Amino acid sequence: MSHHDERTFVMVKPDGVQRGLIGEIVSRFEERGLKLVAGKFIQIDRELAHEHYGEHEDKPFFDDLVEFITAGPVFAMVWEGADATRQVRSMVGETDPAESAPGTIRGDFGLDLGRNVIHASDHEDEGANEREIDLFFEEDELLDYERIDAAWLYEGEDH
Ligand code: IDP
Ligand code: MG
Repeated sequence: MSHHDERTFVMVKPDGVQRGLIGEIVSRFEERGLKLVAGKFIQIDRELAHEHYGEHEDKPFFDDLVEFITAGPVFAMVWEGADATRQVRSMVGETDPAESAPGTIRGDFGLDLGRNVIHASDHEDEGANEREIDLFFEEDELLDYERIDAAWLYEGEDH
């Protein structure tokens, strides 16, 4: 794997799906130069919700969070690129949309902490990206291909 091959897990949450934001959100990552390597449109069941959000099990908002994330379809994705996990988190914004800068996804499309449109792996949680990818995708669902513009996205790639 080169340093351009870092992978991160991203998911448009049920509110983002219902509000018609899948295309807008996918576009932002595409335009940034990240490569989509996997995607699936699914409804999360309670078991998967508990696994995915296990770190928050003892929090007062946990039951509402499980209700929310299982309430409708989500669009789960894996994006690949240099420093992908940290770069995607910076595009997502803060956990609370009200604290998120304009230009970020949560800062442009949300107002409420409990309806924050998108999930992305936490770059400060070592290995969270790989763990979450494994939870949502089989190895053979991650596709191996080159973007045709790869040579123009990174300095030093062959033209
Ligand atoms: P993150 O999504 O920015 O990584 P986390 O702290 O990992 O934020 O929390 C996971 C999710 O739990 C948030 O995206 C949000 O949907 C929900 N959440 C976090 N804190 C609160 C809260 O205080 N009230 C309600 N929901 C919360
Ligand atoms: Mg988190």
